[in-house]
Amino acid sequence: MLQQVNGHSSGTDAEGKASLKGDLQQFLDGEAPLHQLDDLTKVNPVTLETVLRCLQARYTEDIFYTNAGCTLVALNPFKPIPQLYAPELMQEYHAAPQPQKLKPHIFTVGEQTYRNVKSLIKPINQSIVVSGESGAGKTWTSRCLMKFYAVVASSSASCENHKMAERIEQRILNSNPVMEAFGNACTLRNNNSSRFGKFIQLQLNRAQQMTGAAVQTYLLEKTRVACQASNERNFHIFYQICKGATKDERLQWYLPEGAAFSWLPNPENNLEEDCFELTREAMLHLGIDTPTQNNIFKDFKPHRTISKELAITVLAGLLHLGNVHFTDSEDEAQPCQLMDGTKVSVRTSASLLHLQEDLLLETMQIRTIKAGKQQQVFRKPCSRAECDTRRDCLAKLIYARLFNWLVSVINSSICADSSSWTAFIGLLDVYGFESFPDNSLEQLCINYANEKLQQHFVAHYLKAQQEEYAVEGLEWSFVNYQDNQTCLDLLEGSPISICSLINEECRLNRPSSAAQLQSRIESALAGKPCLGHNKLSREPSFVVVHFAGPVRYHTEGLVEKNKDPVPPELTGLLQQSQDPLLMMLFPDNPEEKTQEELSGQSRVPALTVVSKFKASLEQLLQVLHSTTPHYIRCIKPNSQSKPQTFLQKEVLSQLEACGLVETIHISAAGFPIRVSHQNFVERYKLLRRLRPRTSSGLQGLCPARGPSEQPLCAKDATLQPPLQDILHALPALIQTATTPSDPAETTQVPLYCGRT
Ligand code: AOV
Ligand code: MG
Repeated sequence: MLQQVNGHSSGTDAEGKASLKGDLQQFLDGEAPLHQLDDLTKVNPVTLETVLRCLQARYTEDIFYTNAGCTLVALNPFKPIPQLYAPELMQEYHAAPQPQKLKPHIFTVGEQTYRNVKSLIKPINQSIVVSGESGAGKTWTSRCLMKFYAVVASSSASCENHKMAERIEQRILNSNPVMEAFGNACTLRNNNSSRFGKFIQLQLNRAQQMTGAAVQTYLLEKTRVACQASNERNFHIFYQICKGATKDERLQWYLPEGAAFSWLPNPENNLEEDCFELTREAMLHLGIDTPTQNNIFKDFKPHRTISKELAITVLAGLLHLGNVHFTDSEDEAQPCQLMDGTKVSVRTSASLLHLQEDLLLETMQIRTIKAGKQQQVFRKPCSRAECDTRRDCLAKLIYARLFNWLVSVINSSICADSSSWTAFIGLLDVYGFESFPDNSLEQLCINYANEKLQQHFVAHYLKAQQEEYAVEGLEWSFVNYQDNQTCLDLLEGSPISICSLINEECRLNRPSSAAQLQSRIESALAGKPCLGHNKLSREPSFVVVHFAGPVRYHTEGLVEKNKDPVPPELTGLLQQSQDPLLMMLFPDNPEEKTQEELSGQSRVPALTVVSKFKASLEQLLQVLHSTTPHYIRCIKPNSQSKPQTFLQKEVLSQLEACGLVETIHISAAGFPIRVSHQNFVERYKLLRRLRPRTSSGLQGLCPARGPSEQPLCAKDATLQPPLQDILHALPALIQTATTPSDPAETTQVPLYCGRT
C-alpha cells in the first residue's frame, strides 16, 4: 500500500511551480524556443503533434535527451558526440545535489538508480529497461551507462580498494566488445545489431562500490552462422579474424588473404565493428589466454584456461565447413557426393576442428537410425538438402556452445561473491522490434520479447499507477492507453495461441507443410484482433499486428526451427574431437546427455525454442518486477542511420507505438512521489522529534500504524492536519536530508505535478 504525497521531487514546490509556469507561459506566448523544454510534460497541449514538434526542435539543436515524465526519451544522433559522454560530465551528474535539475541525460537515470540502491531501510534493486526498435540506440545507451557506473563507482572506492575496483570495472566493460563481436551482426536495420538479449546485473555493496556483475543472455540467433539474409552479414567475429589476422595466424587458420567463404557474405563492407584488435585485447583482459591472466583470476577452473587462439581456430573451422557443398545423388542408396573442389574444405575444416576427415564427411552424408528392441543400427544416406541441414546444424551447435562458454568465462571473471554485494542495478538491452521482408521464428521471438517488455511498462506504469489511485480513493480522471494484452494473448495466451500452435506441430511430429501451418493458425485464431490479414503474400505466412506495427511471418521452416533437432550422431562426432575447446564444449560423458541429444532421440519430448524462450522471458520479468524500474525509450530519427535527419513519419510511429503521450499525461497529472507507509514513517519520523505535537500534530501520524494497515489518505479527515504539517515540513526536510530520495517510493520523474 502506498501513500502519495503531491509535490515535486526536486527543489521546493514553489520554485518548481514558478519555473514551470514561467516556461509554459513563455512557450505559450511564443517567447521560449520549443527546444528549451526539457520535459515533455510541459508541452501544452500534450498531443502527438506537439510532442513531435518539441523533439524535432531539440534534435535540430543537437539536444538528444528529453524527459517524458517517468521515462527518458533518447534520440539517436547517428554521429559521435564525445563531449556528451565525457567522464567529466559523468562526474558532474554524480556530484550534483539534484541531478534531475541538470539537463536530461542518461546519466540522470544512472545517478538516480545509483543513489537509490543506498536506501535507508534495505537496499532495493534497480533496473533500467532500455527499449526501442532495432538501431534506435539501446546497446549504445547500455554501454554508456556501464561506463558511467564504472566511473562513478570507482570514484566512490576507498584508496586501497581503488585498484581492485578499477580492475573489476574494467573487466565488466571488457565484456562488451567480446559479447558484441560474437553476438552482434550487421542487419538491414543496424550495422551493429544485437542478435541476443542481455541483462547485466551490476552488483554494489553498501558503500556503493561495484563489487562484480553477472550477465544473463537470451536466445542467440544462431541460425545466422550458417544462413544470412541478403545484404546482411554473419557475426562480426568472423570478419574480424579474416581482416585482422596476422600473417602467421593466417597460415595457422588457413585464411589466405582474399579467401572467399560462403558463410561470409559482404566482406567488402568495412565496419568499425570489424576491429579484431579490440576483441583480442578485451578477451585477454577477461582472462582468456596467457598464464599471467590465470594468476590474476585464480578462481578460474583449469578447463577454462583455453586460449583465444583455440576459439578462433574453431571459428576458422566453421568458415571452411561452410564451403562444403554436396551434389544430388542419382541413386538413393548412395550418399551424395561432394561438389567439385570442396573436398579440400572438408579436410581443412576437419583439421581445424581436430576431427577425422572421413568421419566428418560421413556424419553429414549418412543418417543412423536405431530401431527395434535391440536398438539395431541402420544407415541411410541423406538427400542433398539433408546433408546441408546437417552441416548447418553442426555449425550452429558449435557456435551456440562457444557463445555460452564465452558468457560463462565472462561471468567467472566478473561475478562477485554473493556476500560482497547488497543490491544490483540491472541493465536490460535486448534486440529491438524488427520487421524485415522475410521474418521467421527469430523475429517472432524478438518481437514477442518486445511485446513482453512493453507490457511490463504498461502494467507497471500506465495501469498499476492509475488503479492504485482508484484504490487509494484519490480523485483521478482515467487516462486511456494502448494495452498490448490482446497481442500477447494471440502470441502466448491459452488455450490456443500462435506459440501453442507451433509447439503443437512440433509435438505431433507429423509432416506438415508451411501452407498447413498457415491455415491452422488462421482457422484456430480467426477473429483475434491482432491477427492481421494475409491477402497480399503469395508465400504461406501470417501477420501479427504488434504494438510497434504489423509484421508478416513466413511459415516455411518455422516448425523445424522451433524443434531445433540435433541428430545424436552430430554430438557424437564432436565428442570425438581432439580440440581442447571442443572437448570441453562437448564432454564425452553419457550422464551429461544434453537437450539436443535427447531431442534427437524423439522418444523424450524436448522443449522447443519457443517454450525455452518463453520460460526465460518469464524469469526475466520476475526479476524486473522485483526491482524499481526506470525506462529509457530510444527513438530512431530515420531508418537510414543518417545524422541531422529527423523524419517525422518514422518518429511519429515510434512515439505512437510506445504510448509516449499517455505516459506524459499520466506523469503530468499524477502524483510524482509515492511513499510506502513503512518507508514514510521510517524516513520522516524525526519530524516528531523536531516538532512534538499533541492533538493534531505529527505525533498522530505514524506510531499507531503498521505497513499493513490502512494507508494515509488525503480524504481521511482525521489525518489531514498531520499530513499538512508534513507537507509543510517536507521541503526543509528534503534539503537537510543526508540521503537522496528513497528508491522504492519515488518515481524518477517529476518536474511537474498537475495536482498541486
Ligand atoms: P540497438 O541496440 O537499439 O539496435 P545500437 O545501440 O546498436 O542500436 O545503435 C545503432 C547505431 O546508432 C550505433 O552503432 C551508433 O552508430 C548509433 N548510435 C546510437 N546511439 C548513439 C549515440 N548516443 N551517439 C552516437 N551514435 C549513436 V538492435 O541491437 O538492432 O535492436 O538488435
Ligand atoms: Mg543492440
